[in-house]
Amino acid sequence: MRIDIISVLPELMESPFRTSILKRASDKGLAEVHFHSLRAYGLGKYRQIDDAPYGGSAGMVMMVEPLDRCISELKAQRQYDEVIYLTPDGETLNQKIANTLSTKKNLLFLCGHYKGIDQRVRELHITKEISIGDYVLTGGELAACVLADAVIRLLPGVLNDEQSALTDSFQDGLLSPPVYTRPAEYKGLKVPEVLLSGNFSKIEDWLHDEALKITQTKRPDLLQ
Ligand code: 6GU
Repeated sequence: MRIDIISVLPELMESPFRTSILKRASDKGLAEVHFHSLRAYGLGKYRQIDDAPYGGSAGMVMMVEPLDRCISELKAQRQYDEVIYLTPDGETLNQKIANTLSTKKNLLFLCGHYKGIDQRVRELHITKEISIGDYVLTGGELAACVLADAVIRLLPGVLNDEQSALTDSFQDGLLSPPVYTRPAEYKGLKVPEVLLSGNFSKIEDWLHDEALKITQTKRPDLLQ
């Protein structure tokens, strides 16, 4: 998979992609992430990328021309499966969206800033709009990192234990059951007997029951 990310602040995203699982994915050649500084496509001596909105409301708007030039240049080089605008008014990210995106080859992310992008950029290029929750961030960069992480960790070979993405919270629509490791007893707190029993079908049943109970308590909306 290849992900291109257009941003006014690409530096903000460097460290997540330089460490941990995202780094491993790129070292193994499973995911490449490329940053594109929108400033390089700005207009005039000052490389202008934003301007005051028509109609006179507060804040600045990202101009259509730099964005169109940058996106068009990338689109001329490869075919993107989705051109995704990260914005608080997009569809809220969930596991199903991440699963679907993880099957794609080329993704283009656009990080919004200020009061957003000129509407014509949406009409010309954007195929999907994604938010990471009902709160406002300074820009789309952190959201782009979240989305890239959620997608890249699903690519075959990225996680060490192939099983582990399948047993994540949300993959079966339930939260994860509790987990334990040694010691079997700590400060009087015991690991549930069934987990020590070696009876795998009983363990499976117990894990499923616990997942149901926890989901019912913490996130009953997931069971609807
Ligand atoms: Cl994608 N962008 C911004 N600026 N704020 C957000 C968001 C995105 N998702 C939630 N809040």
